[in-house]
Amino acid sequence: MSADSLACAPPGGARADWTIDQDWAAYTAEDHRVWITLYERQAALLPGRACAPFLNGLDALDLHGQGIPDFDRMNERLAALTGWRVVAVPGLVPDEVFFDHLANRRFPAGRFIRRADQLDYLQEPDVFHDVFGHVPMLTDPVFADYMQAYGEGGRRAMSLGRLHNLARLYWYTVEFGLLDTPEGLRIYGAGIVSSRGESAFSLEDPSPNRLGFDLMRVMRTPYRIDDYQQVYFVLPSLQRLLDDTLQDFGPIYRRLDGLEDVGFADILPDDRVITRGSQAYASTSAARS
Ligand code: HBI
Ligand code: FE
Repeated sequence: MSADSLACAPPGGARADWTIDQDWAAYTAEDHRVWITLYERQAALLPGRACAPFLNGLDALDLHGQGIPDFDRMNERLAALTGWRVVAVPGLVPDEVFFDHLANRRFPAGRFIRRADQLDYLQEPDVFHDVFGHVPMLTDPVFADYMQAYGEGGRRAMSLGRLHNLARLYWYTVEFGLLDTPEGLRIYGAGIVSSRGESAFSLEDPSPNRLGFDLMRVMRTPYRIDDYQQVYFVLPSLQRLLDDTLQDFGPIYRRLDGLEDVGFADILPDDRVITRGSQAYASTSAARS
């Protein structure tokens, strides 16, 4: 179910802005065990793979695997750092609701957690994807500013009928972005950092393309929601993402009018190529599906 296919009325029990109480006491021992299992898997993988702002965020929020965090307690630390707060929602919320929360420094996190037999993939973001994946980066002041700017831009994009282009920017940065650092490429995207398989694949597998980040290029590039990405975009710095997002997108949307989308695996002549991927994984997984 895509977010914009949801009716605009919140589900039963949710407030008008689609938020619900986390009701932390209602989580079961099994729920906390699933969180701890997922956390310990990722904690073993991420040193040397996740970027410093992410790892620092885990420390700053004391997100160290004691079970599903209590949002009220986590928000005291998070709000003191960058003014962001996490609010519980039942699952995906309509785009305009999502953007409004981001524009007000509220990050909507699914309250539910996946079952023990769904550890490796689930369709809808749960509390592990949203809180472990997304929230540590919100402790970084530059990324915190970017996420608010994205929310403000989202409402404008909807009014201009350009949501699909902006959703690609979100996908290739917030969900699946890589960052170049003096120590090498590092992960900052929540979809990667919360995934056991993709944490290694995105950095080390010869299959995907890895290209220098370019705003227009990203907004011309569709994305996969069903498998590992075939292309990752690499930022030179988080500041670059914020600077690019703070500009007026009007002229950018007008330039997009005359440009075709780019295929998942295509490399254009003026792409900054970091890895020219073999696409071996994509061709085998296509055979598998
Ligand atoms: N809702 N809860 C939630 N979490 C998301 O990440 C989310 C959403 N609704 C819409 C959405 N993401 C995407 O369409 C964004 O690109 C807007
Ligand atoms: Fe996400």
